[in-house]
Amino acid sequence: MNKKILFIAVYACMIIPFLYSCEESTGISDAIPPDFSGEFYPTAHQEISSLQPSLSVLNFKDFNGKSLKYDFQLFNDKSWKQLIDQGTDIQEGTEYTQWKINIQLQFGVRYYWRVRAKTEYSEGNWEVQSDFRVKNIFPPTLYSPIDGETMDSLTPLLCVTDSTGISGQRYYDFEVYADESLTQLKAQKQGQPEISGKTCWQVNVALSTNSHYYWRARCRIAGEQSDWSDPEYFYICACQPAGGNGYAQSVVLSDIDDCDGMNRFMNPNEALGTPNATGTTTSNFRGFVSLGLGGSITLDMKVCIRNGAGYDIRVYQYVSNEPVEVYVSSCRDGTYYSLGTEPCNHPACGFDISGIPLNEVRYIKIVDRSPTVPCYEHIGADIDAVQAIYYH
Ligand SMILES: [Ca+2]
Ligand SMILES: [Ca+2]
Repeated sequence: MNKKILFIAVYACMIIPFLYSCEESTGISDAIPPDFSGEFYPTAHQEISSLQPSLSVLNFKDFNGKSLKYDFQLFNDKSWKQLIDQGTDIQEGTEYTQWKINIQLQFGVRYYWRVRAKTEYSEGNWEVQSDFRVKNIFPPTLYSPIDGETMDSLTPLLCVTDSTGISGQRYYDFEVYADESLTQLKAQKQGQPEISGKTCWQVNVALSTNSHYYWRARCRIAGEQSDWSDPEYFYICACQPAGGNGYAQSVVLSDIDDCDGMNRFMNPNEALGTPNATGTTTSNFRGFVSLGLGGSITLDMKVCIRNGAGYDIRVYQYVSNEPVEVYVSSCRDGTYYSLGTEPCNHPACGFDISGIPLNEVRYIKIVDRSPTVPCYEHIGADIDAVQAIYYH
């Protein structure tokens, strides 16, 4: 419909509502173009990191509340002459309507786009009429550590893969934060030169064990920098010696089975220090803890135990021969790795920390693996002491 006639019709409806019932007139109100919401993406003059982005717009409002169809157009020039791609009759989305560009855009180039919403009776007006620029360089991909990984070094190595972008000498910036909202910067590197394939930087200040850190990286080339990558996090669980003497120093956690009140040796502190268990009968036994069936204790050795020749950890058991499984971790709240189950005959049994992904361990968890038997007074493994063999 001719716009002038439309305008007159609408105007007539507004000024002479008693003479005409506009709602009953067909076609006139339908011809009012849908109302542009004003919200679109990419936003005006935005710099984007995609060669095939989607253009989107908050749904226009139709006068009759009907679902609309949209046309998107992409140009090379701001005079809207060089049309390079378009999407026609795009169905309206739930809240936003988007169209993915069909062609590959180019690094460093500015593009112009517009959109209109159509009804059955109106082609609508071209709206948005905005531009965006594809950046010369996109953010790198964080390669290692993988998101959420536990690291056993206070100065972990952070690596990124090559950024996508124009060719030339590139540099990477790294940042490490103590918090997820990236306000507490702990370490940073600017301008690490790219090594083709994978560029790494070793954190140059000692971070803290038992802590989470958040890191991100960006790439720079020819005076332009990429956006920052989305941050990822890692957890540091590193062994830190704290003045131990080779024997267990403190109880971190104990879960001792009292076996219906029958277990008389439930003090976990009896497993600390050098072996000292004595006695020959239930009435004069001293110096050990009976774990009960499936019971456990976690001990802090306060030294860093490393893998040496043969056994690296010795568990002293008094009274009887009950199997135990030993787990180790480099920090208190880290992952505990099993070193296997040993029959653990009196007076001691050994465990080897080779074959686990930790270089040094400080915390030891001992779990009773006795077969189920009726309760008695020193039920389960009877731990007298735990010793580190190779440590610092
Ligand atoms: Ca060993
Ligand atoms: Ca003892």
